[in-house]
Amino acid sequence: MAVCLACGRHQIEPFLSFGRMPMADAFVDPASPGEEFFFNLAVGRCPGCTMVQLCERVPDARMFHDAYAYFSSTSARMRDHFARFAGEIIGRVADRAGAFVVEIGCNDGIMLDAFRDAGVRHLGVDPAGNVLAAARDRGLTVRQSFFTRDSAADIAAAHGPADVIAAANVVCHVADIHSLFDGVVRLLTADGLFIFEDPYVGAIVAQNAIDQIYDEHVFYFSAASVHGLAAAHGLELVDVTAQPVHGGELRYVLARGGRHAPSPRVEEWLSREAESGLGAAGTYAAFARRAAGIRDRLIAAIDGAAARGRRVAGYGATAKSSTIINYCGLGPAQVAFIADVTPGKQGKLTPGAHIPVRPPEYFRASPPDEAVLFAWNHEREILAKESWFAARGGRWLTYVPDVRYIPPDSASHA
Ligand code: DWN
Repeated sequence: MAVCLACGRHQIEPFLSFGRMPMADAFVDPASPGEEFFFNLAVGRCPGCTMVQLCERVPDARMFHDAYAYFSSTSARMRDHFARFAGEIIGRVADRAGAFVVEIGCNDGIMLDAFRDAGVRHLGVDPAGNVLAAARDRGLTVRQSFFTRDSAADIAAAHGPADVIAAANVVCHVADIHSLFDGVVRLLTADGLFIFEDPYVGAIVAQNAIDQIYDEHVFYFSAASVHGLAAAHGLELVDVTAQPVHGGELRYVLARGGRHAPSPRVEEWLSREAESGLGAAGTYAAFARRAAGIRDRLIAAIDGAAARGRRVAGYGATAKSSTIINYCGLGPAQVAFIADVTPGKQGKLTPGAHIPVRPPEYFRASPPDEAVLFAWNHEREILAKESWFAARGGRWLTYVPDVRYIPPDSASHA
């Protein structure tokens, strides 16, 4: 059994195993399929610090490389979200001449754009060369590397300390979390802020979002677990706010101990989690039982559609979809293809299940009768974009928070 990556003191107690799974973003090129890498996807909870985390991990270099599949800028709604996030940071540093903002895991520069436009000195750090090239093409200042205690020291030497270090959907991906936090402590100014957001384990549990669990998501944070992690590095959690993206995230603001007065929201989130039993073993045992029910009902819904002679496809070849597709044992016989706007995914096969990925134009030219919304976190945007589909009788099938057809003219996930 693995020892907790966060507190290092207790063995993780596994609560949900998906079995042998491929890497979620390892799309297969049918022209040169190669050998796929599989690992045991299981998630557990630390009985001491309550951190929820993967029990077995894939090496970073296998996941984050020069052919990373995910480009952040594919969603218009996420572009708006990051413009607002950057605006908030710019507001915080507006009174500091020469302020410096570092973004860890900047991907294609979806958030950095706003700093460039506002004339704020910035640096994006990301290990994936292909997404970084897109950021560089947009005139952004970037550096190709993981963010570690060593690379943070190099950044500090080259650029000076950072007033704000930001990260979105990144910190939960980093197994060597202590190296990242050491780097933050090394690079931040005395009054600097470390602001990051990640999928909230409370939302994952409440919404039965089992497909948020995959190789890249090493940690499933709560306010309590981040509070403990921060304290271990002399940092203090000074604010927590909910963000309505990716199925529900929390944004955490950390500062050096005693440098910023904590918002009352911190205590509110900690109390709410304690009262709801978010850290308790029973919460996750119940979640695991619900996961099996969702798997069975999704298989039944797709098989039922086929039995009625209806053709089923998918929408959004998300990293998340790898978990639900492979957990359900689906393949091209059940889901004919998955539409996705990302050019690098189109023409490829999904990891493990080998379902073809096609452009949205194919979905429009050859519409299925039913579409499984694998990008359920982009429901409103996709249903609006493809409103013709329901209008001509197509049905959207979701599995979050449970398996059901989405009624026309309604979108439950923002
Ligand atoms: O943490 C992570 C999140 C933020 O991004 C990474 N580990 C990997 C990735 O996860 P994901 O692939 O599950 O993220 P999304 O944002 O749910 O992926 C959406 C997918 O759907 C993309 O492949 C793009 C596609 N899409 C589309 O085809 N049409 C998205 C929209 C909004 C659309 O209109």
